[in-house]
Amino acid sequence: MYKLFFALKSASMGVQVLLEEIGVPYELIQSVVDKETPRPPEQLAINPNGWVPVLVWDEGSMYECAAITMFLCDKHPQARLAPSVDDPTRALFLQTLVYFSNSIQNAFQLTYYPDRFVDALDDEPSAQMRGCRRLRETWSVIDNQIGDNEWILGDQFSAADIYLFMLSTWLRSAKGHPSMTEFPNAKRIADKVLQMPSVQRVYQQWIQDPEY
Ligand SMILES: N[C@@H](CCC(=O)N[C@@H](CS)C(=O)NCC(=O)O)C(=O)O
Repeated sequence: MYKLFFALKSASMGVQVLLEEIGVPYELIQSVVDKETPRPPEQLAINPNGWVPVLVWDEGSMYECAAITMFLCDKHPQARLAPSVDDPTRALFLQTLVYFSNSIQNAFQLTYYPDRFVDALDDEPSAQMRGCRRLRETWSVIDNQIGDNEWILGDQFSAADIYLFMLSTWLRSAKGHPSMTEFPNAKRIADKVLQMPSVQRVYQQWIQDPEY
């Protein structure tokens, strides 16, 4: 039985889709992402940064969405969400997840939390603008990497495609972010992932109102 510290719109939603795809029982523990509200103490004890997702299971716990993705895929190989260690596409799987986490998510952070990157309030709009430009740069790298491929790994669907979809739901025109239409190869994958029943369940609110 897994426990997932969760907040709507956050990176915990991609992990929830993975748990649905794997078909294991799990419990969602409501958390928050705003600055003002205190986090559940059990979450903070595991992740002092105060962000979600945090995953707990009988023998352990962890945070960092990309690491949780790799962990769950490896722990439940029967779900076929990742190439095995000796598969030739394994390197691209790991590379893409880490790039998502340290480059695309970092660009999102500049636009959602500019105060973490500058000292003066006056500099925040500049950080936000750079973040938007960085989003365009990093999404373009992924779009070019995908090219004509059906999925990120070529013919083989994987958890990296679910991760890509999750990241696409964070793009907001109101924040000056680029639109997914600028990245047609990535959009092709995001559109297909959206059709998955697990994604339809988890992302019900986003599907009704993408700017929620
Ligand atoms: N590197 C972390 C980042 C997670 C993250 O930024 N989570 C956001 C929601 S998507 C959050 O909890 N924000 C609240 C905060 O940073 O205080 C990961 O990939 O798990």
